[in-house]
Amino acid sequence: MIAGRAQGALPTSATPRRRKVETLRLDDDPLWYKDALIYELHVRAFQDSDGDGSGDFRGLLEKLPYLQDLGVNAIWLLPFYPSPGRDDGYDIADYTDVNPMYGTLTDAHAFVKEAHQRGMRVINELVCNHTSDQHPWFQRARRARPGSAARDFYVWSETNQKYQDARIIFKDFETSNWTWDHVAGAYFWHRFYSHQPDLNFENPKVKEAVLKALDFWLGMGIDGVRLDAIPYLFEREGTNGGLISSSRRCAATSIRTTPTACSSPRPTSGRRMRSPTSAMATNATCRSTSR
Ligand SMILES: [Ca+2]
Ligand SMILES: [Ca+2]
Repeated sequence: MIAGRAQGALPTSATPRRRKVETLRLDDDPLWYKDALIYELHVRAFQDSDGDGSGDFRGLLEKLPYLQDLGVNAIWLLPFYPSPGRDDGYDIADYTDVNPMYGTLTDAHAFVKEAHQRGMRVINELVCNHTSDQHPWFQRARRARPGSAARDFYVWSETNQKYQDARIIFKDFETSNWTWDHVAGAYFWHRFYSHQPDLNFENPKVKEAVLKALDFWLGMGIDGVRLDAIPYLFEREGTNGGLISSSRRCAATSIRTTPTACSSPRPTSGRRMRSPTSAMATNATCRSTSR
């Protein structure tokens, strides 16, 4: 039996395809993702249910029979969260909601439920190294007292000379990994674009907040997450800012991906390959241990 495949009425040449999808169910193999047939897609680009020019969850739900017919048993959703859209949605402004362009949380939930009924699992993409500068956490941090927990949600400095060995990833857009914030009166660190400030994973409150977001989606029934840009979670003087041990530990221990973590490239439909070693974690190993 292929891990992750729905048990029950699988179509064969001898038996008509069954449409009573409620008879399908997911097996409980914790290693389902090992040989799952995963279909990566962007909600925006897949199916537009209301003709407003943007794909949406209702449209995607309508196309589930098509994906089921393809033999897909896991659907990997690229970021669909509220976002200013300056980096294809990888600049997240709210971890626990749906971009209104794509529908509502209710629509997303209905999609997950229907996908499960059709024997398909759902994987979310979670970008946790950084947020959009429009995220309320950053807006709060830049106005918070230096040294406070709210301020330390992000990586601040009085100079732009720290971590000079970390290469600049988007050299065609950025000249430094530091940008001056006139509101905070300090520099903030960003490994990617200057509108994507890095979260400070040295702050336990940040880990707690990210895990809470993770639990939110797993609680909705999401079956796994792809964790973007894991190598860049932590900053260390004298390193190139790559996959240092703290980032490994955070991914493997705090988010508990150790038994099921696997390397995963940046989605091919993204604008560029960023990280050779992002992590995939599944609901079975994640949710019960992340609290
Ligand atoms: Ca639409
Ligand atoms: Ca970082």
